[in-house]
Amino acid sequence: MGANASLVLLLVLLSSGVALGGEQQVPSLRETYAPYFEIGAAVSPGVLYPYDELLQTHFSSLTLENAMKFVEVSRSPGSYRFHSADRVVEYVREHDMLMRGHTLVWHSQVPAYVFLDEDNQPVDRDTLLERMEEHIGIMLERYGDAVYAWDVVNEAISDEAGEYLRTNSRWYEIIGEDYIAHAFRMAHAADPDAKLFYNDYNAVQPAKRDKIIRLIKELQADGVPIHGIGIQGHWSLYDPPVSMIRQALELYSELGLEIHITELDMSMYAWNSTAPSVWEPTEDMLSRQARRYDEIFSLFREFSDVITNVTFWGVADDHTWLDDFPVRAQILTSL
Ligand code: 9MR
Repeated sequence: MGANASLVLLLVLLSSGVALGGEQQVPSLRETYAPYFEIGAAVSPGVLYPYDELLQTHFSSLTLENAMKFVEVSRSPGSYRFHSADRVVEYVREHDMLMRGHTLVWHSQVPAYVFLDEDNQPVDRDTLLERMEEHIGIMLERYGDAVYAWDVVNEAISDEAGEYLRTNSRWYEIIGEDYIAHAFRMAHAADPDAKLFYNDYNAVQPAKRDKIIRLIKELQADGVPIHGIGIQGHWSLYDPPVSMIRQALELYSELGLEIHITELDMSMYAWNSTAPSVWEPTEDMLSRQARRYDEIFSLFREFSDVITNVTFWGVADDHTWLDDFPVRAQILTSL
């Protein structure tokens, strides 16, 4: 485990005197938070067996970290493979859990063929809209019954000052701004019962938050079916302040939508770190992380009329994408 440790939370949220290393001895997160919201984890099929007990004890909702993304289900035109996603869907059914669907339309992890014609030239708007509709239809037909909430559009807002929507997206470049509204309408047509979410990172930073609110209001004004906001929550010991999270929750809750915290983790590093100061978390880092999680979960509880799911992006400290971000994990070689 590197100092990126993100999910010591299982120990600290419920901590009061519980020794580190005993995930199975602490009270169940899912039961503790059942009066407030679902507790979820992002998984890959490979973690189901090794983490079976942990998953069943602490989580009531699962998200596939990668296996439902476009490039994971389809590598070439007309061919879809579902075995990875199916394994997790089966597990969710077997254990009576909820499942979030991640993600239908994103600028990343889309196979190149989607945007190209037979001559390897960019397709036109109508063709791309048809392909989007086909993909959304295929995913919702297969997983509509299992998945209760979809991240329909992921990370469409720009991080740049003065730019509203992300322009470095093939969806945006080829279809134009209304690709977002189209995606939601297509998802709703494919499965009118599905809860449809817009999901993004840095969603509590004021500048980006205001752009997300603008987008949601525009969609609502146009009668686009949207039911929730996904606040990813890739946070750290340093950022963002709890007061900033509170302000964002206050503003988002005025939109009349559900809120899911979709990708929560708590890096030991600031996001722009280039080198670690330590490879193992110190006691001080762990207790700061514990306090942050405690404050953040107290805040979430205050907003439990709108926050309905809090999902961690990973299962445990030895299974988290933070091992490689922002600093790559140390590779230990035996002598
Ligand atoms: O955790 C995911 C990692 O395994 C993948 O390599 C990566 C590819 O872009 O995506 C990660 O998950 C991202 C999620 O799908 C969207 N929000 C940001 C997440 C972390 O990068």
